[in-house]
Amino acid sequence: MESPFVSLVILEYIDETFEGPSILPKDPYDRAIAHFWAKFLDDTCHIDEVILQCIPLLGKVLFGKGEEAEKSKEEFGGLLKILDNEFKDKKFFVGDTFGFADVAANFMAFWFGILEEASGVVLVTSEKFPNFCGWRDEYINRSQVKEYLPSRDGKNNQSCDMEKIKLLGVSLSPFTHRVEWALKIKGVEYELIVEDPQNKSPLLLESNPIHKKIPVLIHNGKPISESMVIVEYIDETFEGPSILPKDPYDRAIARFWAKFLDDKCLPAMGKALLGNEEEKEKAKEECSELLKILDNELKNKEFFVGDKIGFVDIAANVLAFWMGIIEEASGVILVTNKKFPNYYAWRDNYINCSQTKV
Ligand SMILES: N[C@@H](CCC(=O)N[C@@H](CS)C(=O)NCC(=O)O)C(=O)O
Repeated sequence: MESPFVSLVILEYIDETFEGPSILPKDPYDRAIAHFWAKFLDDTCHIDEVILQCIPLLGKVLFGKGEEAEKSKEEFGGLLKILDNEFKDKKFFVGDTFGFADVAANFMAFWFGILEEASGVVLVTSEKFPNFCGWRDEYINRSQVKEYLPSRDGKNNQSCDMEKIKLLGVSLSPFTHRVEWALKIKGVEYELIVEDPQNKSPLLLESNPIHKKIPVLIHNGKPISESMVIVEYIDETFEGPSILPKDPYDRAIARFWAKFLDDKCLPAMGKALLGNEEEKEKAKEECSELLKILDNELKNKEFFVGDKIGFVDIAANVLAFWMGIIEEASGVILVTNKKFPNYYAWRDNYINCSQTKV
């Protein structure tokens, strides 16, 4: 069975390709917020794993035993609290209209209740999580959703005034650099506010209360978190060369590869280069397989999608710059020209591309 979260790439493709009510809001800020919540659910609930492997957090909570189940229950309670808080004064994730993030959360609305019944473990009660329950009711009662989002007259003309664009980041963070490159491609000026990860500023904590991580982009006083969500927001908001391709199919493919990089490649490469001895060997093998996939994808291509640097290349920046540096520092060499020639050539193209020289 396909994971419902890979299917979000398909959902966006459907939204962009076929006429009818919009699934994602038209306004770029609302779109970014919807992307943020869909990603939060994906990352935090481990739902794809629940469905595919039946062993992650929710599986442990509902069907686990002893200490592990108790710990998972606590963790899950925290997640429900965040969602409950998010639904305070709203019917759906983005305002009063059913949309992308709600579709992403379908598992929480339908399947979660069914699993609660099957396991006999009831985690959600209207006393404990009244707003979440309200959303769940709204969701279920809209199972044949007829009217999705109302059309909005896309007010896309935010000013590019530098004073209004702040980036909370860390100079050496590849996640911050994703956002910086996107801003550079669009020719947008911004103020970088350097954060100290050991001593996070009140502005960061209040702008990204969920993850408390950089980067955060603040545009017209409104915060957006998660680097690739921000990159997409920048692409939709500012004029200049496109970062995501225009064609809906190419866009879907670009999102697919960006997700593959974040979900599969970065964790494996982190372990292979910086993990402990035991996990290093296994992770190195996994990396080899993943690099083979990327190498194959880059055959006869300068960049991942199209002939100029774009969404996937930006997502992969860590593999272009930082991996080489970490390889040198750790002495673990994963990429050679002989083993992965296309990938190697892409890395050169990327490093030499003037657009990436921030
Ligand atoms: N998925 C996030 C990852 C961001 C991230 O991991 N940021 C790190 C710095 S590179 C951070 O803020 N770490 C501080 C912490 O974990 O408390 C994104 O794409 O923006």
